[in-house]
Amino acid sequence: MGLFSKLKAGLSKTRTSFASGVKSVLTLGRAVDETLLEELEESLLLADVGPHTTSELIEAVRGAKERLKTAEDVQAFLQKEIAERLHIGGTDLAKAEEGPTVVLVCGVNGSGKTTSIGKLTKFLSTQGHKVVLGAADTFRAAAVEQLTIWSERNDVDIVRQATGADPAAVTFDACQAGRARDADYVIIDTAGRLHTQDNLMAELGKIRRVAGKAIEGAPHEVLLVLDATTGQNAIRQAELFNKTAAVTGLFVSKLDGTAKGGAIIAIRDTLGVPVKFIGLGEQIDDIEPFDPDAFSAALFE
Ligand SMILES: Nc1nc2c(ncn2[C@@H]2O[C@H](COP(=O)(O)OP(=O)(O)OP(=O)(O)O)[C@@H](O)[C@H]2O)c(=O)[nH]1
Ligand SMILES: [Mg+2]
Repeated sequence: MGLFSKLKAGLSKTRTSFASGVKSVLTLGRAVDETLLEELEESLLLADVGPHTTSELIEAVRGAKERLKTAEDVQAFLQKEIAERLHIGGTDLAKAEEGPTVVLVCGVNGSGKTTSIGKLTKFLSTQGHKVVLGAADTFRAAAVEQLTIWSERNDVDIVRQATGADPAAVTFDACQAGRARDADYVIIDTAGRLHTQDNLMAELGKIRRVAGKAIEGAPHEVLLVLDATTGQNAIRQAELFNKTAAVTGLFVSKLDGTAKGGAIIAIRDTLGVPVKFIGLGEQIDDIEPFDPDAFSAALFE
């Protein structure tokens, strides 16, 4: 299956929701008038695009109204406008100028962190990069085991300590091992935490600082994994995470299981943090580097 067909298949629920909403408003040859704009606004809201972003998109359409003669023009305009917004900030994973790039992965419980790391490792390995994993979710023994399984599937090294070990110490070790072994990427798995748990958020801050002590400039990327099925709720969660963790990129997981994929547009807009990867299933290859143009095209096609 080609990349675009895979994206379309993975987004099938969101696409159905867009087709029965936004696209059905923009029927062939329909004139662009106030009624159309009102219906369009309503359908974008129903597609989980969120109130803030929806009103900005509607304003943009209004602003370009002179040029937009028919509903098809509006659709093409919207597709381009959405893609442009999703491009802001750049969608490429950070890369350190020299030495290993440290990627710190965080998010609430069960958002898909460990699975996404497994997939990201495969993605980077396929590109010829050497990856070392750090099991800084020392909270549960099962968490370390789960990451170990992903390291075996990918045939990469993992740095781990006993359950209950200090996650910052594991992070330090993993960074040092990454440098000693000439790794391109060190990816740190962390325990799930709620943005409201102050002590755990402080711990994330400590992990960050310790990474920076092991490797200058680390972490180069702080990826927040957001479960797409939570739609608009993911936004508030992410806002609070961003405050302590200084998130640099989003990994939106579980897009395959939801009709709320439109939320990606709102999430990027509200947080000002770019989406860098999406998860489209539970298997190792169900990952795609986020392509705003393809995503937007898939929504409307
Ligand atoms: N359908 C689907 N399921 C996913 C995706 N990503 C993760 N999952 C599933 O989500 C569940 C939780 O995934 P984990 O990777 O364990 O999540 P986590 O954030 O590491 O969880 P904690 O470490 O407990 O906080 C698992 O059943 C995964 O298979 C995805 O893109 N699509
Ligand atoms: Mg986990």
